[in-house]
Amino acid sequence: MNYSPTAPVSRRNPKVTVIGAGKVGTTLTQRIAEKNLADVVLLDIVAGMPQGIALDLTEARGIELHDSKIVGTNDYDDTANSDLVVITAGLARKPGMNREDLLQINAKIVVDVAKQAIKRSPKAIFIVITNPLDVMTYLVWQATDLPPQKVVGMAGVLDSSRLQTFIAMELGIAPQDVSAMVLGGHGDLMLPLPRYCTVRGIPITELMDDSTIAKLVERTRHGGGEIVKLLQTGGAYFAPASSACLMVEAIMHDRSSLLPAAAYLQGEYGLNNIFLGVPCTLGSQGVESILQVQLTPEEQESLQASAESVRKNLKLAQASAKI
Ligand code: TXD
Repeated sequence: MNYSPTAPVSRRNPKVTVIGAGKVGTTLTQRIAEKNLADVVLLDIVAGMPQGIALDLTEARGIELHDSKIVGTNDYDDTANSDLVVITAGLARKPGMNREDLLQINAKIVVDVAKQAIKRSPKAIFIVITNPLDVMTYLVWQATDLPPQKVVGMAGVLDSSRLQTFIAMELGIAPQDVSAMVLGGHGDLMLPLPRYCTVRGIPITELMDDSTIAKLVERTRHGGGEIVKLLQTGGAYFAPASSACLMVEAIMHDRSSLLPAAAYLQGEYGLNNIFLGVPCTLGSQGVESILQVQLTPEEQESLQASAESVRKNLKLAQASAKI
């Protein structure tokens, strides 16, 4: 073999573009870089801001000891050939504002950024974070014209990690020993599934009474609002960024991780032509499969109600984004 130590190295780091250099986008960029998952291009509409954040993060590289290059930009050309695009651009909820209030503004933003990004990275997988999540994920799918398995929304991991946390706090057990499952839309109609929540395999229904479980479920449903109320300005971002990073990791490492995420349904759970939170496996091709768990008639009804609310908002969003 003709080996030359000076031959150019053809291997390149995987490339992730994060659109929206706000709280979630910035924190996610930091997590991706510090976990050495990929080089990150952080893009925002505000001039100078993503460049400043990228430089600040880069100046910590020698201390944090990672190998990820971080570029801040306002120019989509810098995002070219990304393996993964994460969309966090949009407005965050303010106190008193529900997710649906954001609908019309964020619909236009998300469609615009998705179109710009897909032009430069036609092979990328898209993770959507902007609220209202299930609706925005559908719009990104429409705007990019990608096969549905290459578009996925982040919400279920976050909602499940909130429920996981509350169960762990209630039982005085490490959160990593708790496995929690929340399905449905990312909104007040989400569907936490206590029957499928376990502590090292033990169903929580054997460890807590019904009223305690109901309390934790309710807190999970309003988990986002609880943080908005405390922060006063903006919403949660540490746990959302961690949740998104878990999905990035599953895709970059081709893990086939079973995670709850907004995936395109084609008959699963009796639903069609909608993105909704369901357990699915995530790997290098995006959503590889959707797992159908048994639901009680009441749970199925709740999922249906959640889907109806997503459909109603989708119509409004499609009209305002003219898509
Ligand atoms: O579980 C989930 N899916 C969520 C969703 C959890 C947390 C936050 N969730 C939603 O993500 C939230 O309701 C927002 O819709 C997004 C982003 O939340 P974040 O807290 O990061 O909002 P910020 O800090 O306001 O940041 C938004 C950035 C900001 O820097 C804007 O300048 C930028 O988006 N923005 C744009 N960038 C590029 N292009 C355009 N058009 C644009 N418009 C705004």
